[in-house]
Amino acid sequence: MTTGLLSSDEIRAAFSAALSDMYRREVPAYGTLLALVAQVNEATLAASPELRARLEKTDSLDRISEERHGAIRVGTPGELATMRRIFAVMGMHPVGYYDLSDAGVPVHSTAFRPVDAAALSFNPFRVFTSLLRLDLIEDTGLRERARKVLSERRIFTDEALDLLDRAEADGGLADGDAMRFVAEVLETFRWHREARVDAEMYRSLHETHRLIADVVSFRGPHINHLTPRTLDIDAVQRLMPEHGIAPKAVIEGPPSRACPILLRQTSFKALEERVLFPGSRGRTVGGSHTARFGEIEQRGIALTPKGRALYDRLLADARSVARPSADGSNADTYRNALAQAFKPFPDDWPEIRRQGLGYFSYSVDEGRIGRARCGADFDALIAAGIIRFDAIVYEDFLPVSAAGIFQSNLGDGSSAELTASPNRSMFEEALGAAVIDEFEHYRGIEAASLAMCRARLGKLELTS
Ligand code: OOG
Ligand code: NI
Repeated sequence: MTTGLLSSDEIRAAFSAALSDMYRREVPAYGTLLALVAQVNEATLAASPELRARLEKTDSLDRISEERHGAIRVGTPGELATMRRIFAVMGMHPVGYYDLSDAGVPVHSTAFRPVDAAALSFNPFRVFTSLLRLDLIEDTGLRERARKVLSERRIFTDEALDLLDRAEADGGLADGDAMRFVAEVLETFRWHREARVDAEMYRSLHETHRLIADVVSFRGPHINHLTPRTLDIDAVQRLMPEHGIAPKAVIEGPPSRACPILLRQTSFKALEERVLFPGSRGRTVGGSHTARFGEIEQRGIALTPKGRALYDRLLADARSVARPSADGSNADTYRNALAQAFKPFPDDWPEIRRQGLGYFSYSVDEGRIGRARCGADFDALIAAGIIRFDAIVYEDFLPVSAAGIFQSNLGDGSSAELTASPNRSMFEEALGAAVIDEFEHYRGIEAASLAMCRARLGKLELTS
């Protein structure tokens, strides 16, 4: 790398801050939510010095208030491939493949995010990015019209594309160029009130699926939400109405627990926004569209395939008792079913570790290292507190939760019947790269931490 270039971490942090500023101006409720989350996080930390110490120790206290994810939905393979190149300049790489056709949403997705520990701790900004699946629109006439409309739009500015080429050629961007790149890329995420299709086409797309209308009708893939991370999602959910925000009825994901696992999320309904459709003789026709909403999340430990299988089974058990209805009428029944179903999932860290359900990062406690006995086995070192283990945070998403978030914003009764048809290779071909396997990635982090412990204790054995 040439010197004088801004790091990809710095470019990502600048972009995340710029996007947050823009979204705060566009959707004022987002600002309210940020303030509420900050207040709850502060109170949670004040009430739990133990949590504060753990976050400090794992170098993740500072990132909490900075932490957020966003989501966009793109329309063509070309748009997705360019998005991948742009995110790469910001140190964000595609992790995981999510098929949402299963849940009646005609998209498949990945999450662009920083992957290594230093980058995550610098700024963990990530973007859930979905590609519309025109192949799932049955009406061939409409499908081809949608394809044509999408093929004619340009969602990136010329300057963004020029700077992207430069970044790739030079291995990064110098200060001024990096800031211009951030400003130009921001244009792609901006909301546009003027639709590119007429009211009649919008209606046909909307009737086929609201999400298709959202992706096809506009000039770009407007950011549809930005989600701050809270340390106590139950508290934020409870306080939202007092701040004039109406959350969806149930929190997606696992129930409330002492040891948080994976991800819990809740959102507030999309805004109804005025839009303008092109009409005859240069006139415009007014209408409305709902796309942008707010969401919060609480993150817990990343689960191993064994832990994830248990999670999936228990969630399915709960949902076989009650499926959360969009109007919230069975929210209590669902919450009870969820709490009941998750009883078999151990709720203390040593047991989660012992059963191999979650990924942990191991480290040597230098203050206690003097107590290490030669030849002590690993579990004995853990029992003696010489080796510490900390939960590795789940940095990804959950398809059932994502579908619940999509659905709650698409409105009641809009859940289309789609046949589940995951097609990862089609997605990767559009992306122009393979997605990183999340499980392998977490396993790698755990293995590296174990190797560090071994190296440290191995030295000790030699010198003692
Ligand atoms: C993305 C929904 C998924 C999440 O947090 O699970 C998501 C979308 O609505 O485009 O952001
Ligand atoms: Ni989200």
